[in-house]
Amino acid sequence: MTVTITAFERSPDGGMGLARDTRVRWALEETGQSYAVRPVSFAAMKERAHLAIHPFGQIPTYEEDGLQLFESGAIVFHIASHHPGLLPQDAGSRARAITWVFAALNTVEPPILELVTAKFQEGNKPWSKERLPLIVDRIRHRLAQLSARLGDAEWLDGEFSAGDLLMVSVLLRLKPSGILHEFPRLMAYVARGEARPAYKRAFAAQLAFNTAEASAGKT
Ligand SMILES: N[C@@H](CCC(=O)N[C@@H](CS)C(=O)NCC(=O)O)C(=O)O
Repeated sequence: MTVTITAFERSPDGGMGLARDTRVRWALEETGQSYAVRPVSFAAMKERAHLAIHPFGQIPTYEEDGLQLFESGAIVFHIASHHPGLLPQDAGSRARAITWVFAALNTVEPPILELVTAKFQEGNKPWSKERLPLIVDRIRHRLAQLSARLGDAEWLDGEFSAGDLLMVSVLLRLKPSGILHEFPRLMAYVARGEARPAYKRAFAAQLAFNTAEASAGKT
C-alpha cells in the first residue's frame, strides 16, 4: 500500500507547519505509515488533473491504491479509522473522540480562519480595523470554553486521539497572534502536542521539504 499526499510546492509560511499537509503527515506518523509527497504549485492546483482529485483546487490530498481523498479532516479520520493509535476501541470513547474531530474543524477552526482572512486578505479594507476586534472576541470566547472543558487534563477525552491531533493543529495557527498566550492551559496543551515524537517528525519533514524546494529554486 503506497500513500501519496500532496503539499504546496513551496508553502507560503516557509515551513512553519501551518499548511494542512502537516496534520496529515502527523496522523501518518502517529500510526507508523510511510508516505510519499507530491508537490503541487499554485497553478497546478487549479488545473484539471489536480481538480479531478480535489474539487476546490487545494492541498492536501491523499491517494492510496486507487482511493483519492481530499479535506484534511476526512483524511485524518480515514487514517485513524484504518490504523490503531488515533481512535479508541471502546465505542463510546471512539464516538467522543470523533466528536472532537468535528469540534476542532467545525467550531474552533472557523473563527481562527476568519482572523487569518481579515488580517491578510482584507487588511486593507476600510472596515477591517472595526471588524478585527469582533473576530478576536469570538476566538477568545471559544478558547475560554475549550480551556474550561480541558481543565487540567492532558488531552480532551482520555488518551490522545485524532480529535487532539486536529485541535492542536487548529490552535497552532493562533500562535503568532498572541491570543493563545492568554490561555495557559491551551498553551500547555498545544506544547504537549508539539512534543509528541510523531509531530516532531511531521514538522521536520515538512520543513525539510519546504527548505529543499525553496533552495532548489522551484516555484
Ligand atoms: N478544508 C480544507 C481546506 C484546505 C485548504 O485551505 N488548503 C490550503 C492550504 S492549507 C490551500 O490549498 N490553499 C490554496 C488555495 O486555496 O488556493 C482542508 O481542511 O483540507
